[in-house]
Amino acid sequence: MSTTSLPLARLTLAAACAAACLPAGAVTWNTLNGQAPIIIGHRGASGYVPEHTLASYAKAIQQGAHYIEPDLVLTRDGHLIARHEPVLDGTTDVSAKFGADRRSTRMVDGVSTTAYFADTFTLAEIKTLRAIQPTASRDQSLNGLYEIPTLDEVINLAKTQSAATGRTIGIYPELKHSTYTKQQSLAAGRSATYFEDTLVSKLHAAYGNTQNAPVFIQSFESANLQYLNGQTDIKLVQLVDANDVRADGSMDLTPPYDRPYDFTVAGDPRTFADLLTPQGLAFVATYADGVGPWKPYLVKTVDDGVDRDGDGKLTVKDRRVDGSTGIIEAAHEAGLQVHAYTFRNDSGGYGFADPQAEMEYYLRLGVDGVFTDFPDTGVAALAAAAVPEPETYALMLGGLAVVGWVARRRRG
Ligand SMILES: [Ca+2]
Ligand SMILES: [Ca+2]
Repeated sequence: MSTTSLPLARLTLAAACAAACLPAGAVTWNTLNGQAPIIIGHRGASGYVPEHTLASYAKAIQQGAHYIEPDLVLTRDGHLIARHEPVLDGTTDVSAKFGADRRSTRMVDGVSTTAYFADTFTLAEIKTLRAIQPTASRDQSLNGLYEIPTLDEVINLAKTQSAATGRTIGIYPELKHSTYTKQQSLAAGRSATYFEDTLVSKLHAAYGNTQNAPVFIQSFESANLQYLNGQTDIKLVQLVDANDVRADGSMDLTPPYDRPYDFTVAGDPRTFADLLTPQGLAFVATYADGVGPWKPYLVKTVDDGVDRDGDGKLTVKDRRVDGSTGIIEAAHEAGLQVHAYTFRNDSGGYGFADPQAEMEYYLRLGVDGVFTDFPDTGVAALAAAAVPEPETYALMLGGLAVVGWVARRRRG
């Protein structure tokens, strides 16, 4: 770049910004549609209240989340309930209320699992359970208080709270393990797509069949979303997982976190990472409205052995932040929104000691939404990211000066 083109470029940018950014005075978001990103209460406000309870979702709403996120599994009698997995052991008191004879061994995504499975309990039995906080370092004082909610109850909460607060509270349901659920549905004499069809019918009844519904349906599988694309105009999001992130910032795709499980069953060799190449994003765009990648796909961080936060230990927080991997920009190029997961105050802050600063970084880069267990931190990050940074502010002032100078010359 020559020494004269830089100031010219900056002046042009500043003038454009002065026209476009003022008088609103707000930051220009790098999101797909230019609107402010959304804060998604991951499993509610699960950093504070046992996950997937009405109390957890209500806390998220109270903290300012735009969307609440129920993960969905099926009961034996075909109800959709909010749990992170078909296994009830970790997040409820099921083992205190039902004998070991109610456990069974099943294959979930190719992994043999012995546990209390939601699809072997009726809704009436599930309603006798109470939620517990599965993360030992989080508040355990609310254990035993809250029921396991149905999808109907979650929709009702979102609608009631939308009316009470005057804000639109969206829902972001996730179809968990569709391949597993399909097997259970067929074994119970239901259709192969009972899970997806029941979700869509409830959403259409509550919100209508429209892409403008305050709803995103998400899944780590792909065939179920492709099927849903033919059933509904409600927005769909392809989640993108990985097993881990390596020291050099590259993704570790060890099974079963290597690809959508329906790809594994179908012999489709494409990995999760393949879905985020320009070709993969073009494929996803044929059936979905967005992608929901694990955050290390979006921002490269490297373990270079430097104790950046100076606590004498090397953790993921110390990693060097190398910036965007280009996937946010490529997804936007493909017309897809990007919702990154999961932001937590108490773990997984790759490259960031401060969880709010971490979310601010992603929001400024241009993600269209963030999943967080701590919606209050997400809301604070959104407010902070909405304030122009000093350099941007200086450019805007510079733009004003240019506009004023041009205006004076014209008048002169
Ligand atoms: Ca989820
Ligand atoms: Ca450290």
